[in-house]
Amino acid sequence: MSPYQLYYAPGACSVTAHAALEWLQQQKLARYTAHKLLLPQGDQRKAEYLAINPRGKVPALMLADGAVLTETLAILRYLHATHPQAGLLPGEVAQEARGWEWLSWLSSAVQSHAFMLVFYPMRFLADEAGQAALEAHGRALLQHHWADLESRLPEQGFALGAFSLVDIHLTVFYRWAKRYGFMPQRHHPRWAALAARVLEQPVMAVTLAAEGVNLTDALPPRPAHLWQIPDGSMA
Ligand SMILES: N[C@@H](CCC(=O)N[C@@H](CS)C(=O)NCC(=O)O)C(=O)O
Repeated sequence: MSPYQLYYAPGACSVTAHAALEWLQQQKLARYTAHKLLLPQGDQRKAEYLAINPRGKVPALMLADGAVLTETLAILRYLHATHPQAGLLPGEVAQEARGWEWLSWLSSAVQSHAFMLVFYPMRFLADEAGQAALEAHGRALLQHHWADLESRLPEQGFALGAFSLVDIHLTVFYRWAKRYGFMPQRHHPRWAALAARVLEQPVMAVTLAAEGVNLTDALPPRPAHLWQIPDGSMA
């Protein structure tokens, strides 16, 4: 068995953990097996997966000793710290901290706050008019975040200079923005150019091909019954 078992969903935030493992594997620093979950089919809520991650979210990373790490940032931190020579993030402390600044902001302000309102307004309110208002609020927040993001990106090259996990995560979010109709390719040229450069990296090409997703795939219809939390809690 491979030392690392990754649980992921195609195109989800778990892409970055998947790409990090692929990066290590291509450098012969680690081996992993990837297990696919289909979120629209509710795989994350099945007993088999809840036994691995009771929070019912991807990514989850099972280590060689059977311990399970969840939360994207914790997984990325673990992989970077255990394989510092791989260059997943910069080695220099201030630059590495800048990387965590990007990743933390994407994960908290952008994903957990703004995107949650757009992805799952029905998890917060039962009333449809209220849901529409929540989604509109999420979209306004995202527009604000996209302008902030664009202003911080370089015209050329990658977010931290050298290619890193930050660029991969920015590209995962770029794909979401595109699928949800924000047209970043038209309004945010630096972000669009960065995503194009990231797709040229072999590690990203291999990871996305393995997941069966790309930058132009359309958003499938939202299966509302599966997006609701069974016990009514917000998550
Ligand atoms: N804070 C967590 C968020 C994990 C998360 O929300 N994952 C999503 C996919 S991007 C998920 O599993 N959603 C399934 C669901 O909420 O039912 C992290 O960064 O790993």
